[in-house]
Amino acid sequence: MNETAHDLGPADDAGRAELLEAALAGLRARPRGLSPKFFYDERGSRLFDAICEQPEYYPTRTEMAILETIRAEVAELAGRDTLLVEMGAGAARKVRLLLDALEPAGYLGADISWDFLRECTERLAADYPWLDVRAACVDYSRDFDLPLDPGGPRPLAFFPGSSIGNFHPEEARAVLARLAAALGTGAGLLIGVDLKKDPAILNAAYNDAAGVTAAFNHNLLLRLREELGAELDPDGFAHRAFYNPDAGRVEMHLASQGPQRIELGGELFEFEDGETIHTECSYKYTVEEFQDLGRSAGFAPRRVWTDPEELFSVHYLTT
Ligand code: AVI
Repeated sequence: MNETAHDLGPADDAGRAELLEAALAGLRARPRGLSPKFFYDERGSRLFDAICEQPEYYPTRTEMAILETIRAEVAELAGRDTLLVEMGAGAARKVRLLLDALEPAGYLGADISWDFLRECTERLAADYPWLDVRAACVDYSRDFDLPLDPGGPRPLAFFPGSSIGNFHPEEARAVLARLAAALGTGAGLLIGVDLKKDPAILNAAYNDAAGVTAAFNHNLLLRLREELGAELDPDGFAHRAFYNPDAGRVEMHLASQGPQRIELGGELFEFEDGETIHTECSYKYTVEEFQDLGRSAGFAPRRVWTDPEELFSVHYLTT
């Protein structure tokens, strides 16, 4: 893998300080909550990978099937001499579906989980020796920059997995607007967005029988204990996930089983029976709702594809 100025991970201490500050603020708040971005340490990223393999979790395999069907068309829309920029690269697996069809001039993986990203991009570089592979540690919930060469290949951002759904709609608009600004004019965006559907399908997807999503949710508590020295009982909290139709989102919570305490950073947090820490929102959109969101962030919707059951959508937009 080529080294660039952006091949720098976050300092561990800074990461820990950020987690501590967010955890204290989230535990003091009512209702209590923590940002889902803290799920993705190395163990969390691996658990998320395992979620994607669960039979109930339809988004990954459905998006992969759509991508397989549309990749030649995407290559035509994107044209030659592109730089494929994968947002939230993680396992960098879906992008392999596109690489052969697109034959891009380069690949830039951008993800918050630095160690995992590095491992994945190193593997990608080994498997595609002709490809110029780079990695950038990016937290796109904040202002960010991408190491793009002015006058270089035209960027095509690839934002799979409906990760945009983990932001509240106003934040999602801001993320897309920042992405549009970072990409510059004339760039493309290929983005996977989970669709609104029968709540029974959604509830099953976030409550897999093997308990992998529950372990993913509990990983937040393990991080507080292992990285911040919190005193808590992870088994004292139960995984709760359900579709909230009024808000158009799946919510994940950690619900206190009986009264208990968490001690963190010299503060004591008392939980009543059933009180929850809200750990994630996963918004679902109709095609039209997402196109409106894209427009409001500076993107022009060009094309959209869904699977035959209309579980998932993939949008192509341009700046
Ligand atoms: C990454 N993100 C799109 C996943 C989702 O479906 O919202 C995270 C996830 N949470 C529970 N299962 C999967």
